[in-house]
Amino acid sequence: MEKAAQVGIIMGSDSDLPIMQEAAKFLQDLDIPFELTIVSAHRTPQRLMEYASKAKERGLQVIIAGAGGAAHLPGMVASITPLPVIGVPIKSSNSIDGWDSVLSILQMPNGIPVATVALNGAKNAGILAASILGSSNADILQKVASYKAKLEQQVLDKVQQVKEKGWPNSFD
Ligand code: RP5
Repeated sequence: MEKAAQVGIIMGSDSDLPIMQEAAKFLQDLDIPFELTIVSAHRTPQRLMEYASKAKERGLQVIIAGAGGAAHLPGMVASITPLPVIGVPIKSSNSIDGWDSVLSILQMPNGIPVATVALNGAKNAGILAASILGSSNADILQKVASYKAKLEQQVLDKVQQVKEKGWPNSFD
């Protein structure tokens, strides 16, 4: 039987999927059950209302919401659910330059926060969702720690490679 989703990944359009699948891939790699679907704040407002109001009772613990342009999806979801919402601003076909997406998600009114990642930063949204789950799940926290240790090692390997090319380094 499929494990119940802990993270809900939603996006305003299928055109957001090439970006949003980076969040899904990260969760997949860590074996964290998630679901992924389209919910549009403007084109399917009733679906948004239903998704956000049922998210907690369906067992979700974190929601990742991506949208571009007049990106109201993450903020509207956050206004309905008590769950943490991570917003992914997307540079979409209706974006001027991406700032519109960033500011639409970032500049929430007091009381209704959305944890906003960088433009097109869906992978970081996946990592943040895992960290949130990890704060009450030692197994997941360990996986996030291992991922970060791997990143550190990659940089240290590159330090070595740069050094071997003969660049002066009196630090290490
Ligand atoms: C937003 O409008 C979506 O999240 C997407 O980023 C953007 C463009 O949507 P499509 O016109 O490609 O469906 O609501």
